[in-house]
Amino acid sequence: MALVLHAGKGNKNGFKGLIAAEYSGVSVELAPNFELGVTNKTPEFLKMNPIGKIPVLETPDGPIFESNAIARYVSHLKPNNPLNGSSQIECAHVEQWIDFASLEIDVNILKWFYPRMGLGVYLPPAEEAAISALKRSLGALNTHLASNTYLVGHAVTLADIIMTCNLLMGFSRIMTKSFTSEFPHVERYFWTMVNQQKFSKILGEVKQAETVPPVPAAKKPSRPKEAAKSKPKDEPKKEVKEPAKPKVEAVEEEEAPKPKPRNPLDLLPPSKMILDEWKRLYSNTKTNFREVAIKGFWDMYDPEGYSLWFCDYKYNEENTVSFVTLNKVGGFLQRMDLARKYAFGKMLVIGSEPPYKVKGLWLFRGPEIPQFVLDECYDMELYDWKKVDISDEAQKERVSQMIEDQEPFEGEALLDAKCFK
Ligand SMILES: N[C@@H](CCC(=O)N[C@@H](CS)C(=O)NCC(=O)O)C(=O)O
Repeated sequence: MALVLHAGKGNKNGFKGLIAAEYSGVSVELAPNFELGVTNKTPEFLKMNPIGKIPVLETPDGPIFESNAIARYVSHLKPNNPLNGSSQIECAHVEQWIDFASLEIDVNILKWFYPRMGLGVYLPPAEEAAISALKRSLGALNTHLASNTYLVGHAVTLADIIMTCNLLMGFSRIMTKSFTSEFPHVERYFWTMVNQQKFSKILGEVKQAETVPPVPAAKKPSRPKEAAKSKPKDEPKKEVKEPAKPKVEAVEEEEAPKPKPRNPLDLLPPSKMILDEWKRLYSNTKTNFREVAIKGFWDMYDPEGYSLWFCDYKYNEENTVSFVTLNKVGGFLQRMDLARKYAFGKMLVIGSEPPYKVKGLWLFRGPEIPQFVLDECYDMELYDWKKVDISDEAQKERVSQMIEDQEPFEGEALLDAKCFK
């Protein structure tokens, strides 16, 4: 039978237990008709959590409150669950990162965000201190993630679930791109996590905040008591309404999706190059690749309707572990999914020993790298981009070699070649 979780649908603390359940093969369902501010104030609810906060998980052995404890309980329902780490030191590191996610990341995001939502007093020096503490923590996290795909070991653990859910609040509500771009490995990590199938099933589509919520308008000073006393008796009494207390969860629930605008690339003049035809030729050519596919590519290529770009990873010296490097490139291609209709790419991982170099070739619809790709795929800024000059035969030849996975490439062996098509 499913365990019942009391939480609102968009509550990031509720997500922790739900995602842990996905990874653990445990069935957890949200309590129906939950209404924050109502359900959690009933005597029945207060018996489960005396401070009336969500989430609460009902179990056959009694209720559990505190979201991290709920996620831990769910993960322990599966014996030897890799979510909890696979050795004593890994278990300790999972706990370490859970505490870090809660006490160094979440707390500082909330100290920044809540006052701007009117949930607490807004004081500029307090905000400054919260942002600076958050940056310090994100800096440390960024360094850790420069050479690790996951927080602990080589797979998702409870630490990743809790960290991602805490970062979610920041990324979706207050940490805009201009803030997070200082932490490129945190960005890569966050977007990789939220796009894992078991995360996205619970979280749905995640979008980064485009603006920092404005500072709440200063309240008008209340009338001094003395003045109130001298109020003329015949002035009719105005009904004084208590300002409605903002609901905490109101800031966490997802907004209704807006209709998608048409992609401006669909409005470009038609091109003689049909991207799908090229992709089919690429996939179907098994022999004589140079003569068939590469020749076909240059016959089809339309420099008016498309552009070619070389990319070069900026942090190659960090590519010291082969599978971490391959995961990074794999994640990049996954995130480029949004450009499937408008792009083709080859990514080469070069070298027979670390540090590996990552270089790529991309074909994009239009004369420039599409703006939506730059905006939405943060990996783009981890690379230097150079437009291919097709009047230069040497550059054209390099394009051909990259499409062909020619080995050796620039004198070196290839560890891997991945294609985006
Ligand atoms: N440390 C708690 C925080 C719980 C919490 O702050 N819950 C909020 C919603 S995210 C709540 O229930 N607020 C309602 C209230 O304060 O009455 C956890 O992780 O479970």
